[in-house]
Amino acid sequence: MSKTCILIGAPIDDGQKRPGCLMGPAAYRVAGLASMLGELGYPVEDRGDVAPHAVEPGNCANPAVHSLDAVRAWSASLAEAGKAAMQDGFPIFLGGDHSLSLGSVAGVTSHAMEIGRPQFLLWLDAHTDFHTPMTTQSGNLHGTPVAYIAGRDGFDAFPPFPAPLPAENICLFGIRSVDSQEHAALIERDIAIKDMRVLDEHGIVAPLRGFLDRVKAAGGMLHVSLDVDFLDPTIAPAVGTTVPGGATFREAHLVMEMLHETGLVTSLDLVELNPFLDERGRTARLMVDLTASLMGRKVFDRPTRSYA
Ligand code: NNH
Ligand code: MN
Ligand code: MN
Ligand code: MN
Repeated sequence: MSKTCILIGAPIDDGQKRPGCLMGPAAYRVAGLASMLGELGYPVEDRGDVAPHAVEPGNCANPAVHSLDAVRAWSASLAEAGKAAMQDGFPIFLGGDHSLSLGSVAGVTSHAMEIGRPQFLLWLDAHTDFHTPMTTQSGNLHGTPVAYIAGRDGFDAFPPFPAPLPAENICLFGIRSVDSQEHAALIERDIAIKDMRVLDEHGIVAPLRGFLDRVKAAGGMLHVSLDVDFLDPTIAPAVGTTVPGGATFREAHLVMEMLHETGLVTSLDLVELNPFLDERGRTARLMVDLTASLMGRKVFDRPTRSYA
């Protein structure tokens, strides 16, 4: 029996400054996400859009940081919704900007911790999102979730991350824009960084398989966080932070197809879609089609291939 897909709307716009990501969940629904999943044979439960929890005001010594309390409020509600959804099925978080992952990954990780399995993270993004609230210069908290998940200092305004992921449980994939503060912190750690230079040279298959083998060997849970800007802007224009030289249409589908074949993925974020910047819905539709590949849509059925 297929797991129930649980849709969690996270219309967050506060982790960056260009309005529009809050329309993301509606765009995914209009683009037919639920009916696509139903056609693939999954029961679907749309839990609607989460509302941010009320939180006590917090503070941050970096004056560049904006919308701190709004992001804290969303994180709290998403961590709770995410943990609950893990008990019932396969959560798909519909963003919303990437700050939602401060909550979604905290929620799924506390579930993994409770059932005694290691949590892994595949971050599909042009950016490493490895700032802390203390190092960010843009002040946009969507640039911070990986640092939070990896247990970096500087997140005093947030609840401690349930069980920070060891460096070897994280893979950043598609990277082509890194700020100097992120770079300095990343070179001290063993986080796998499959940047576009690596992917140009080796293709996507070997680098991805290397990471998936590790997840499988560890019996891990795998959260995939798909930022629209992982994709090349020529195929996915609906994002506030386009960076040229991203994944092509087939590279992105191949990543998703491989992920499906491993059967390792246990939760998913779809983030940074800004429908206000889209061209007749093409980016929203592409994100839904990529999700279809991740969930098992294929042209030909071949025997499932094992990556062990
Ligand atoms: N590193 C930049 C910042 O922190 C850009 C982050 N933007 C993103 N991340 N879209 O995925 O402001
Ligand atoms: Mn806002
Ligand atoms: Mn991102
Ligand atoms: Mn990005």
